[in-house]
Order: sequence, then structure tokens, then C-alpha cells
Amino acid sequence: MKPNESLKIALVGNPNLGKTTLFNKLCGLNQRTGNYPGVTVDKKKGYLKADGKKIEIVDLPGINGLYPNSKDEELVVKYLLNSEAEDYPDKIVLIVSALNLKRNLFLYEQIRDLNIPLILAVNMVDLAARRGIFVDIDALRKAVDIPIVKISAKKGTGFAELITLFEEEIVVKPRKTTYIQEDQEAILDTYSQLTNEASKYKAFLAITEPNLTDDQAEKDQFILENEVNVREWKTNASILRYKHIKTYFDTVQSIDKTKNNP
Ligand SMILES: Nc1nc2c(ncn2[C@@H]2O[C@H](COP(=O)(O)OP(=O)(O)OP(=O)(O)O)[C@@H](O)[C@H]2O)c(=O)[nH]1
Ligand SMILES: [Mg+2]
Repeated sequence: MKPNESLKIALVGNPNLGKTTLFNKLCGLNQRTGNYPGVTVDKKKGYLKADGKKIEIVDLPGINGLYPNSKDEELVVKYLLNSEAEDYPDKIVLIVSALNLKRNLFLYEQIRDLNIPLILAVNMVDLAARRGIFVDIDALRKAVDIPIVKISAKKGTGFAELITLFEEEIVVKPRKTTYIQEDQEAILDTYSQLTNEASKYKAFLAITEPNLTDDQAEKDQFILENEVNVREWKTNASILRYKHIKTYFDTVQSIDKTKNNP
């Protein structure tokens, strides 16, 4: 962050889980929300005043993962990957829904590997409680090891804690790779060295996602020479990530089956 510039916080998450509802409440705005995915299609800026300081909040379209399947998703993924850009956020708030936690944690697992200062906000806790779905925040904090807060964007609960986290320093702790098989990791390391890409996961995305970087001819050459099966790498990465989520998920969520949960 440059002097005199305001802190920039970006709201990221799967579609339809309350990003814009949170954005509107934080910034006193009235952007469109709706109970279906794909309501937000562009990047929107707003401002929040906290302790007399102006904080910039960026609302984004929902994404299912870092493998973009539409122009809206591509906009968000490129924004997250381009850490040299002027408008790169200082922190990301990753919003997940207590109703859909396992699926939403998949995106968490991907974004975590970008090594960006990250806050996890578990939304919809009001609705989840009514349906008998409970998230053990302490267990989740222990599993993910990043700042985490429970909120209801609709009811405005948990906001004070969230805003405090906006201003706190977040130390990014790189972690062990979870998404690639050991025998493939050496190939990834070679690509990182060749391209001077410090982030292993960004190197992985460059190899497996044709639309995210420009040097396609060089990438194709590398893929050919190293016999990389891109489709297999991507499928394996998803399987390995879900396997990793399974190692902690049962400690995190409990369901009261007597309640009418869908
Ligand atoms: N019960 C409850 N509903 C919520 C909460 N937060 C958001 N909603 C509802 O969830 C729906 C989706 O909200 P949005 O804010 O449009 O979601 P979004 O993540 O911006 O969606 P996209 O822009 O499509 O990615 C709306 O119907 C909201 O009213 C919450 O904390 N509790
Ligand atoms: Mg939205």
C-alpha cells in the first residue's frame, strides 16, 4: 500500500453466497443482489469508514474455482493472479456459506495456495442454524490457520470483528503442496525456475489454464517436452484437494438431523 492510499479489500467467493449483500452493508450502497448465481457481473468499488480511515471494498462476480469457465470468472481469476497490478488488493476476504461449506472450501484451498493475505468469512450462519447446520469456528480456524470470522451479511452480525481484521497485519505462511502428485512436482519446480515464477500454484495454473497467461507457444513446448497430461493434472488436483478437505472437515461441521435440513 502506497502512502495516502486507502487499504483495499476484495470480496471473493463462490456465486450466490452473500458477497454483494456484505458489500452493500459495509459501504452503504445498493448494488443488485438476488437468490441465484451470477447476479454480479463486474468489479464494483465502494468505501467504508473505520476509525476515521477510508477503506476501499471491491465486490466481484462469483467464481467456482480458479479454472475460469466464463468471462466474469476470468476477470476475477486474472485480478487475483496479477499481483503487480495497480489495483491489486491488500487483502482478500473469502466468503463461504455455512450451508455449502465443503464445496466452498475447495475455492479456499486454491486461493490459499496463492499466498495472498486472506481472511475467511463464514456467512449465512443465521440460515444454517435454523436448518440445524453448525460450523465449529475454532476447529475450522485450527484447520485453515488463517483469520476467520462468522457473519450474517443479511443481519449484519460479526461485522465489527471482520472490520477489525481488515486493519490487522496478516502474516502469510506458505504451506506444503496438497494438489499435485510427488512425481509431478519436480516438473512443476522446473517450470517455476524456467519462468521465474515464485509461486508454485501460479506456475501450476499457467501450465493448466491456457487463457490465463500469454506465452502459449512456450507453454505448449514445455508441456510436450515434459509429457504433461494437463487434463490429468487438473483432475488429480481436484481429487487431492477434496481428499485434503476430508482430513479436517468432520471436525468442523455438525448437523442436527432432527431439523429440516435440505
Ligand atoms: N439468510 C441469509 N441470507 C443471506 C445472507 N447473505 C446473503 N443472503 C441472501 O443470499 C442471496 C445471494 O446474495 P448476494 O449478495 O446477491 O450473493 P453474491 O455472492 O453477491 O452472488 P453473485 O453476485 O451471484 O456471485 C440473496 O438472496 C441474499 O439476500 C445471510 O447472511 N443470511
Ligand atoms: Mg454479487
